Amino acid sequence: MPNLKLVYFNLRGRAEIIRYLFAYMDLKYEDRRIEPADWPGIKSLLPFGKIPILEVDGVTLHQSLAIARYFAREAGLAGKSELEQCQVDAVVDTLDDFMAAFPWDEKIQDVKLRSTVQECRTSSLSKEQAFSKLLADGAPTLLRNLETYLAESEWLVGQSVTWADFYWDICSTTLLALKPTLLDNFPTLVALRGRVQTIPAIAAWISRRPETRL
Ligand code: GSH
Repeated sequence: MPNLKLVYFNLRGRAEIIRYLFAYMDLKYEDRRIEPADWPGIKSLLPFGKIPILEVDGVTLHQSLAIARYFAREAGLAGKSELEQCQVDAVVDTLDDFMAAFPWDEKIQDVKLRSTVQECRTSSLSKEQAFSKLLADGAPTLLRNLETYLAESEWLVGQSVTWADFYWDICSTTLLALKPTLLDNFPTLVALRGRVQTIPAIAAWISRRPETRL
């Protein structure tokens, strides 16, 4: 059993997909949640200056989705064939493109934002305006596309749960914290959240994890 230490802020954020996989795999790990005040000192020690990182027997891994993909393969959650794996990765990247478009940690008021996720035009908006615009204009398109992609299926890719379903649950939980009505017209996407959240290991993790807004 490798020694695992996950380092991130006290947020679900980009570490939560790794925590879901560890919960599903019943892997023991240290869930180190650092204080913002300690961040500058830690940042200077990291190979790429970003978190989450995962230490595996002293080897430092970075990039949340690369780490998650590695464990998803181990867990049998990466897709049942190479074709399905590509589809799973594509759904994860689609969700991540959208989440990454939000100016999460800009301290200044004026931020450059991709005005829609599809087009890479830039416009100068306040942070608040940027969040509103993405939720009002970008989200419905993404949600309609996901709804069509899911169609009548139980899971986003193939016949069983994959980490793309986990990532949908995690990203949509954050989006719902920003806009509680977001999924009001998307019952099949809500039902998918329910299927993920009732997987026993995931339900247990959700009930015991630290409560944070994001
Ligand atoms: N694509 C990277 C991943 O998924 O791991 C993004 C990593 C990233 O931007 N992490 C943010 C960070 O380290 C927190 S979510 N911010 C602090 C900083 O850049 O100083």
